[in-house]
Amino acid sequence: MRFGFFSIVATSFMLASTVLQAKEYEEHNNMMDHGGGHLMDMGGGMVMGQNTDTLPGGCDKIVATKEITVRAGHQYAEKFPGRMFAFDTQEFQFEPCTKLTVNFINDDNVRHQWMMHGLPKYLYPKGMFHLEVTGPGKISGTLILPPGDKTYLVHCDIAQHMEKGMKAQLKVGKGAGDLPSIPGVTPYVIQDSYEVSPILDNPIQSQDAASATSSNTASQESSSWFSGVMVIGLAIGLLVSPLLAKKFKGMSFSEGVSYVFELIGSILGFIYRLFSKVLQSVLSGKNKVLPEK
Ligand SMILES: [Cu+2]
Repeated sequence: MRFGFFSIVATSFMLASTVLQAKEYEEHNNMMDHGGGHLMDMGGGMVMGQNTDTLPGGCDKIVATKEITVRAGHQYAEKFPGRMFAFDTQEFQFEPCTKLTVNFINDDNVRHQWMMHGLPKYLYPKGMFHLEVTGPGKISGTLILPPGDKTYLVHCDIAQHMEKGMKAQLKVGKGAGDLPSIPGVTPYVIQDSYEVSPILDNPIQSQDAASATSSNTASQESSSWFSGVMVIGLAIGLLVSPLLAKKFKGMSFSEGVSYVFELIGSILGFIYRLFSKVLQSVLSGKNKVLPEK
């Protein structure tokens, strides 16, 4: 019984150690200080806008000292449909003039950032506080938050990582509203569509496509019919024109014109007689069927 218990403990320790061995996190804690709050190492770790001691204008003292740990990775996006990357936390809130240390852990095998925007530029280069790790790895940085109520954008600036979900907001004091497209917090600006592909499965669409195809063939047919008529017309014209030329030879212009009108009149008369005959036969047929009132 006791042996069984120990074997379970031993097995669980073995399993735990293999899990821990599976991912080794590089500790970026031996950074080169490049001055101006810019720290870097050769392993893909970077801190920009580090400020541990200069008070922002409007802060009389450091009001509070806080430390947070933020993780970044694709696994944190699983609960947000359509997203691919995320932080493990999407919202932060601190009192103005707080000295904040951020421990940033990247769980992925790619580069991620925890980049905060909108800070006063006289104190933070380009108004940014920026942590970056080529993962898996850990990095830490410190800043002093400015006074006033404001909402700061926090994101990963690697191409498309923010659009794919790695976006958060940090409110100082009461903040100043919410930012759009914060996963699980605010609606996405561009909503994903999960509609079925119209080409394959939408019967209305495919009907439209079919009718479009048939009308296309119809227009092709009509154009070929038209060209056929044109060819016949040209042939007749070529055959008839020498005869007409002969006919017109001895005529003056006005005689020719009157002859052409006569010809047209007789053709129209023929067509009219044909139609009236057809019409009469149709009407007489109808009279036979319809009972008289
Ligand atoms: Cu990223």
